[in-house]
Formats: sequence, C-alpha cells, structure tokens
Amino acid sequence: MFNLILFGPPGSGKGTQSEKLIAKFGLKHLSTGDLLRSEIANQTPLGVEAKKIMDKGQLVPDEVVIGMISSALDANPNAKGFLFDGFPRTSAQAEALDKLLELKKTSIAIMLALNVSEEELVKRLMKRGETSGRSDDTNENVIRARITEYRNKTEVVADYYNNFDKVVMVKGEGSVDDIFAALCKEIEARM
Ligand code: B4P
Repeated sequence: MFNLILFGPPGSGKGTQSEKLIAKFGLKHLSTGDLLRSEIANQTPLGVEAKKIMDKGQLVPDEVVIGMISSALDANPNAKGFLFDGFPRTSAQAEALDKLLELKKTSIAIMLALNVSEEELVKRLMKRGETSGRSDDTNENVIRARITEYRNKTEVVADYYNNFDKVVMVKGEGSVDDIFAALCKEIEARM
C-alpha cells in the first residue's frame, strides 16, 4: 500500500491537486472536508453540528473526524493506497491515524506540504466563495480564522512527520499543472 498526506493551509490547492493525483495513481481519496460537507448536505445530526463549527472557521472535534476516517478505512479494504486530504489537522489526529494504519499493517509513505502565502490563500478562497456556495468561503474574517486555526493547531502536524523524515515541501504557487508535475515527481521517486 502507498499512503500519502497532502498537507497545507486552507486554499493551498489540496482539493484541486488531490483530484488529479488520485486519477493518476489510483489511490482512494479521503477528504475530511468532503466527508463533513456530505454530512451537512444530508442534514445528519453530525452535519448540523459540524456546520456551526465550520462556519466560524474552526476545526471540528478530533473524535468526530477520527471516527469518520476509521470508518472510511474499514470501508475500503482493497484500496491500493490512500490519499489523505485535509487530515490529519491536529497532533491527536496524526497519532490516531498512525495507530489506525498500524492495525492495517501499513503506514504513511510521505507528506507533501504545499507552501502558499497568506494573501494568495485569502484571494483564492474569496474567489471560490463567489461560485462554490460554501458559506465558509464568503467572509474574509472566517477565511482568516481558518488560517489562524491552521497556524495554531495544524502546522505542528508537519513537525510530527518531520521527525520520521517524511515531509517534502512543494511550492504551491504557479500553474495547477506545474504544481501537479512537482508533486508527481516526489511520489514517483518513492513509489
Ligand atoms: P477543507 O475541505 O479541507 O478545505 P480547505 O482547506 O478550505 O480547502 P483546500 O485546501 O482543499 O482547497 P483548494 O486549495 O483545493 O476544510 C474545510 C473545513 O472543514 C475546515 O475549515 C474545518 O472546519 C473542517 N475540517 C476539515 N477537515 C478537518 C479535520 N481533519 N479536522 C477538523 N476539522 C476539519 O482550493 C482553493 C481554491 O484555490 C480553489 O478555488 C481552487 O480552484 C484554487 N486553486 C487551487 N490551486 C490553484 C493554483 N495553483 N492557482 C490558483 N488558484 C488555485
């Protein structure tokens, strides 16, 4: 199995690049953002609670997203590997993911971390908010709150994987195709 984490702040291109990477490498895409938005669309009790938190730009509680990832791993026993997008976002989530993968006798091969300036992030998310219908993309204060959550709680996740020499930084500004090519090069060197 080949498991990778696509890492970076909100708006860094994780969702955009994930779509292309899963098509090329045949990995199963696990995006906690997409899983949460599907709960919201289905108006489940979890979705109703998650929406209130996401609309403030905050992170959903660890136990909720860890539970979702655990179920998704169990639901895909024959996957040739997983691409984790937007997960793990806290140290607790990273430790939980390592344990879940260990139970399946596998591990994270690489974390690819997209590097994008804060002004570019805000610009991209405000632009997406014009068409996406995502309520967390329409208000600049909420977008900046998401970036602050990232700096306070998520950035440390890269330090966690750095201890195991698993982090590769990739420039996340430029054309989508050029960034995709840089990501592919790193994956192919390790697959
Ligand atoms: P996510 O769904 O993970 O979304 P995101 O971080 O906002 O966006 P992403 O990084 O995927 O967007 P992309 O750059 O592709 O999270 C949403 C919320 O869910 C979180 O705030 C949190 O509340 C909750 N949540 C999710 N996971 C959680 C977890 N594990 N724990 C707790 N809470 C969790 O796209 C951005 C825009 O940039 C797009 O419009 C795209 O077209 C554009 N773009 C992409 N690449 C570009 C490029 N190279 N140049 C120009 N524009 C580009």
